[in-house]
Amino acid sequence: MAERIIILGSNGQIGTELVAALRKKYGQAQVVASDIRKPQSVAGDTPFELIDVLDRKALHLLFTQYRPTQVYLLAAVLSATGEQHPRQAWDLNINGLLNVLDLSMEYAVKKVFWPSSIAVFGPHSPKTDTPEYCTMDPTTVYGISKLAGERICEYYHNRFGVDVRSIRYPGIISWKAAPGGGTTDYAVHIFHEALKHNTYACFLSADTTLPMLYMDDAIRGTLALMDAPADQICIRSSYNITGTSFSPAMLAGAIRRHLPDFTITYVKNDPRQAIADTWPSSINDAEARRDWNWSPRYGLAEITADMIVNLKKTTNGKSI
Ligand code: VAH
Repeated sequence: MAERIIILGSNGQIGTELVAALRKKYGQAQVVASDIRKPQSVAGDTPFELIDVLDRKALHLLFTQYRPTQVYLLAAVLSATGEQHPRQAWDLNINGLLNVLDLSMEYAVKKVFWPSSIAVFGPHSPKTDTPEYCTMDPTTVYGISKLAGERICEYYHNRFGVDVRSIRYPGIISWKAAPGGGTTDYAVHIFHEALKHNTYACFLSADTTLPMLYMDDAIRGTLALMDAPADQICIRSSYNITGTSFSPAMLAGAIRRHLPDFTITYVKNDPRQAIADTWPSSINDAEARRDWNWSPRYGLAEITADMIVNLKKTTNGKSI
């Protein structure tokens, strides 16, 4: 049977590239993009639907219309924005997930993808080589909602048999679509500022090391997880994965190998610093490597080169 895929939150940083990857894999007409607002440009023959994942009635109609075989729920409020609007963050991140899981059960959707985040870890989690299972005391509404969401996903799998799969994304770096309201967004903004102004005022301190993942690796890993046979998926909360870990100072050094005169300054007392300080510096992703053969291809040097080459080609450093 042909796949029919709905992506909810397709306008975002990950959603934009997931739509393209899934359309390449399954065909344009098989993948319905959807979001709460129309994207800037919708290619003529590519299905797009306006949808609010909190509007259960509208979501029900969407599932009835398309009877999806797979659903990807990317709509979410991220860490920094979530601290400015905590109730909205909880509502979208949790009730959006519950709506999708209930309808996926009702319509016997074959597979569901839902992203978690390394934001589920907190100040008492191990700081380096953070394992799949450990103390998890997230301090942001975003992290709390993702931790609760992981437990809900595992419950719906064990209790109702929904084949929902999840990845704890680190900070995601990409050049095609802007990140939206995260603490790790500096690692994208820095490239645009470097190409435009040859300098960047960073809102995290020089030594704030965080786990990061290049978008190409994130998409390849997501498709590998979704393609794996169900009996290979041993973790139904969410899998740790990571690409590499670096600090703003390390990233600035890598950029200077391409732009020798690039300078970085550091803005103090940004609220995102307090969030970043509660997150791990590095992640252990042994289970993802064991269960579905995960392994990253982009380290800091490869990420930096690919970002600069592509941003020079596409936007001449204009912000996206
Ligand atoms: C954020 N980019 O900063 C997201 C991500 C690990 C960070 O979840 O909120």
